[in-house]
Amino acid sequence: MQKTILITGATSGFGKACAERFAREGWRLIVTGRRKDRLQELRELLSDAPLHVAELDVRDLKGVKAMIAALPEDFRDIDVLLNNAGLALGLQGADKTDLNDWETMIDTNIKGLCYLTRCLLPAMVARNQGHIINLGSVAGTYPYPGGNVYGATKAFVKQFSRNLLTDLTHTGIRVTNIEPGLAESEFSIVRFQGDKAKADAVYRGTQPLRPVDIAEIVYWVTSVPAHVNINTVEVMPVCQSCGPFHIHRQAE
Ligand code: NDP
Ligand code: 8X3
Repeated sequence: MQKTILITGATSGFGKACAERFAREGWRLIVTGRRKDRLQELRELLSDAPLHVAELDVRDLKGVKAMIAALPEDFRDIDVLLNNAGLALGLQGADKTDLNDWETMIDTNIKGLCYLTRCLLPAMVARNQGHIINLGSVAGTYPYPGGNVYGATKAFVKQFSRNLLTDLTHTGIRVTNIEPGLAESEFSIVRFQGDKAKADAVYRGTQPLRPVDIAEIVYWVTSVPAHVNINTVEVMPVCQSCGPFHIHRQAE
């Protein structure tokens, strides 16, 4: 039977690559994001797929509820919720960062993810099937300077994913947290507020993960047998590893 996936943040990067990947497999797609022009592009790109497009800011709980209430009949039974929408803003030390940026990251990466999950879970529980796939990050495990609130939002995603599993053990619902490392998308352009040169510097001399690599993993975790739950996938490009402890030494 044809399955349905709802993707938040489908307008670029991982979300868009996942939309294309699942479309290739014949899934029904609900693609969401804030940018209207990008949603229109998606409509054209995926014109052969069973597609429902919805403009959605995940920070807007009323909007989340309205989007779900307005789903066409054929798109109501959601098999996979891909909580992908998210962002990092800035890379400054915690004493210098803009508090508004912290709030935006918390509202999007934590609260938005919770809104979608809480609003869609009852229907999944009623059907005793479904899969919630969250986009965490290696930043949720390994600290780095300037990662302060961004990394902490992804640590939330890690623990929330684990806790969800404990609430859902009596159901057939699966929960997976995917934690990528360095990956080239619009992520750094957003982090550096449109400064393309700064964003490009992040990836210079590396072979980062690509959105298609993440899409492959997202598709894989949905395609294992129904009794198998992939709890966590931590993935980095070969050129990346976890750094040593950082020790500040005083001048002698
Ligand atoms: P992109 O910037 O390319 O894509 C982010 C997507 O999130 C866009 O489609 C954007 O759509 C959407 N988005 C942002 N804010 C909101 C919002 N308030 N409401 C709805 N949609 C929103 O980045 P990536 O594809 O790289 O990132 C996807 C996820 O993966 C994020 O959660 C990110 O934290 C995580 N991640 C990224 C890594 C990387 O190195 N790239 C590594 C590890 C994790 P629009 O602006 O149209 O709303
Ligand atoms: C994105 C990866 O290392 O920029 O989550 O935080 S990193």
